[in-house]
Amino acid sequence: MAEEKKVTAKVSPKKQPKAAKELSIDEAAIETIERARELNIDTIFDRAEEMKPCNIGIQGTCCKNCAQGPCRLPLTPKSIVDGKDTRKGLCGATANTIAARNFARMVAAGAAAHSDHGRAVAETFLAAARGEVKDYQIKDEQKLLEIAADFGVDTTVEGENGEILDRDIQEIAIEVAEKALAQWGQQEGELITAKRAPKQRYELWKKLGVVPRGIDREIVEIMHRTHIGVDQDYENIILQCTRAAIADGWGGSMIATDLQDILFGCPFPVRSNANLGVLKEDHVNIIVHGHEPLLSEMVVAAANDPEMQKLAKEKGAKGIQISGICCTANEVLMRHGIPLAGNFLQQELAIVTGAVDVMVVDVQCIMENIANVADCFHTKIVTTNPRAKIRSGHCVHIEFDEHTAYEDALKIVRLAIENFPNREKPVIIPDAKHDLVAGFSYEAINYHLGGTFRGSYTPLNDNIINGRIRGIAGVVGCNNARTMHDNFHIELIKELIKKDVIVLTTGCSAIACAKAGLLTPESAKVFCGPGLAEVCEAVGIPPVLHMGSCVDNSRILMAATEVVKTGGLGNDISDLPAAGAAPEWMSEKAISIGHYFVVSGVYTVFGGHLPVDGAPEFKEYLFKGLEKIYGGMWDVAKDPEEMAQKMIAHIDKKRKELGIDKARERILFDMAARREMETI
Ligand code: SF4
Ligand code: MSK
Repeated sequence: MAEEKKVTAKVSPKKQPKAAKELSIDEAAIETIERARELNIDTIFDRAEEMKPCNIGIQGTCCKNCAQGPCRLPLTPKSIVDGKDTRKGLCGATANTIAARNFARMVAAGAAAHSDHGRAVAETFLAAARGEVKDYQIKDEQKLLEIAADFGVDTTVEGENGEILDRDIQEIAIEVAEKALAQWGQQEGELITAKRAPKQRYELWKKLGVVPRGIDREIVEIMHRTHIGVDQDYENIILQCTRAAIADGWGGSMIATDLQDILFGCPFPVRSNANLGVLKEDHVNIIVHGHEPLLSEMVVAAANDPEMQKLAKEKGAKGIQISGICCTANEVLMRHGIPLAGNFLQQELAIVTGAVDVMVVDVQCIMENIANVADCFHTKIVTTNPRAKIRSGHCVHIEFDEHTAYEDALKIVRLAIENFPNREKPVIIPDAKHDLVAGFSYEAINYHLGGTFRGSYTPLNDNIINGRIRGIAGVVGCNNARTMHDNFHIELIKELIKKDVIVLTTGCSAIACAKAGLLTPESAKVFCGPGLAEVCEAVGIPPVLHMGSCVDNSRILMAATEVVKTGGLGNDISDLPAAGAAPEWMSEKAISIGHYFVVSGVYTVFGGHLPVDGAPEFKEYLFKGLEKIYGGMWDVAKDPEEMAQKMIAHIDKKRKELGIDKARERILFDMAARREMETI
């Protein structure tokens, strides 16, 4: 009998998953990732380990714009023959065309997301102005009057005897709403709000022919141009990206911010706290997640309804705790001080605490897997928007209609209360909660710096000119499961403020800062360089100013414009000692935001990579070519140190060009001299 051959199968040893502490710097996230693993619940952190990104997609050179593809054009040593890029798709599309088309489609999707949000707000605003919806009213008349001027709406009327009278506020609101809403469907002419940019910037856009005609038109045109066989010149494709991106930042997003402020109140500084520790075991916990405040404002109001409070007590809860995730969180934090439960990568983890009775979602950044995680607990996911449903037995759809907004919100709150007694697994809420101050709208900064009667950006400009503040950084954007959660944001921002750069923040970056304790005035003493610390102490502001949600990046544009208008720092945004960053970007919205910052004149650095590496010529155009045209440019950095260095180098370059570099040297000399004196 032949000897039985012993076969040892070559089993590749299963890779040990990374320890939770290698995945996040946030103690609450670490604790809940570990808890999820104990319970055998997979989260995005595990999936990111198991599935690696496609090597060609990541280069931006995979095209599936027609059924003859996908045509995959990786950049390899063989791609270039005699100095010529030989790669082509079936139709002949080059790597540069494919990467530019993919990039443009990201801008289109991002601009569409922000702008569709803006449209929903404008529609509700119009209905409120006409008195067709009972639950929304004009709250901030002052801001309405300011916006009216931009839209060319008269705020006064002539009386019978020629006297000037105030015009009826509802009438003004209706006219503003109609003009604002018309920006989406406008086919010719110019986006009205593009004129808010500094004069020189607006004139440049006009000369280049990139002032958007209407918001929807520019987005549709990207989709047309990137269809097979249309625009095959990457510079021309980017020209259209620019129109659509301006239509987002200076249009859809900016109008969303303004009308939300008028409907719900312009944010002013407010104290609150952040991280999963804001959940309360003995309360009904409702998490609002997504982007639009139309819904979350009503949920906040409904949770305070005495009938709901009474019902919660009858069910054994001490009260109702609302907290937020992603930009909805930022919206209700800015106006009501509602605490932040966490940012993008924490949406599954919040459910893992076992304490969430309802997670109510609207649109954008909602991971489909929250339904699977909720399935392991008693948590109900409530979808509310006809644009965003999740196909899962564990989701309830309660359609939110602005005509019945409060009743719809009451239904959601009631569902949460009734679900409170159904908690089945032990509730484990991490003991992590940090204080914060948020609410720095562009108007609030004006007030804080200049006082009630003479609001002004002059003190900010003066301190930049005298060198106490080295420059301004806008740090915004998402989390990304391919990088350590929050690490890039926090390391970068700490380095910037240490070097006296004041930081304006929004989105999930702002939430990361809140959790790291960077949003308190007290943090200035601990983390800032001496110049910035001195200014923060004098004015009583944190070194990192939370300006709101993703659409509120338009507040950063307005703040930059105000700095230009205040004077002494050049004539355009591109002259300012300023830089922008999205260290952990992941969404298409981030690309649209990045592009409108670049073409507004801002040096903008993204963390990790941009999907353009497979098309070197196109990449060179984005990274260098645009600077010659717009004064702003795209860049990437592999880690926070490199990002900080690049941003600070740019700020210093601009200080030199403005001739204010000497002032800073003097300040530094003063500090050094002071230290020397201290050691004597
Ligand atoms: Fe391939 Fe051209 Fe079709 Fe793209 S459009 S999939 S490159 S044939
Ligand atoms: S929510 S777009 S993950 S910032 Fe605005 Fe956060 Fe990015 Fe969504």
